[in-house]
Amino acid sequence: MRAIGLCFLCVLGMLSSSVSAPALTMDLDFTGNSLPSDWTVYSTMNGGSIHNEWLETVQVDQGITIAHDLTAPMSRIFISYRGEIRDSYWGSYNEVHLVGSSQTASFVHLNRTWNEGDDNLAQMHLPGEPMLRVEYPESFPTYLHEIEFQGTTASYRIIDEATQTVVADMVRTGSTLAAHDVEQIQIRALHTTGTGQTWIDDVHVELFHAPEPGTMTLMGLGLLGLARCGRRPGS
Ligand SMILES: [Ca+2]
Ligand SMILES: [Ca+2]
Repeated sequence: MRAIGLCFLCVLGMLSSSVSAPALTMDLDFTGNSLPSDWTVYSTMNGGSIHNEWLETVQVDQGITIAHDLTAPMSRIFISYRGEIRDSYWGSYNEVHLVGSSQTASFVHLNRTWNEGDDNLAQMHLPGEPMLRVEYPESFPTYLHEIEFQGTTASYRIIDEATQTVVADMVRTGSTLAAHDVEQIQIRALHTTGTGQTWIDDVHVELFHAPEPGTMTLMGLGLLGLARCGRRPGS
C-alpha cells in the first residue's frame, strides 16, 4: 500500500514538473495608442510614437522603443510581431533586444543602402558569438517575426506574411547571456532616412518560468521513485 502511494506521488511529481504552459502571455495591439500597464515607453527620438495603433516612425531619425521588465528568471522567451521596414539610405529598422545586466541579445531586421547596397538584412547577435546575418533582395511587405530564446540557444525567423515565404531562419547556441539572465525586453522601430512608415504591431510574448530548485528536486525524486517502483521485490 505504501509502495502504491509512493508511486502515485512520484507520478504526480513528474507531471507537475513537466507541464510547460507559459507563466505569462502578453498581447500588444496598441489599441487607443496605449500600452499595457506593465510596458513602458523606454525612449523616443524626434517624435517617434505610438500612432495609428502601432509603433510608428516616419522619417529623419525617428524612433520609439518600448520595454517590459521581467519579474522573475525565465527558462524560455518567445516573441512574435508583425512589422514593416522601408527603403532607406541610412536604415529602417524593426528590432527586439533581450537585455541582461551587462549583455544584450539582439534580433534586427533592416533595409539600408549605405555601405552594402540595396537589400534587406536580418541579423541575430548573441553575446559571445559571431553575428548571424541573412541578406536577401529588398522588398517591403508585412513581415511576421518569430524569436525564441531558451537556455543559451536562440532562433529568429522572418516570414513574408502574404506569401508565407520564410526569408530568414537563424539558429545559434552558446550565448553567454542565458534566457534566465534576461531582465528586460525592448522592442524598437527606427527610421533614419527615406519616406513611408516603419512600424511594429501585434506583439505576442510568452514567458516560461525557469524551474525552481524545489521543482527540480521533486522531478529528481519522481524519477528515482519510478525507478524503484519498476524494480521487482527482492531484486
Ligand atoms: Ca494595432
Ligand atoms: Ca535600400
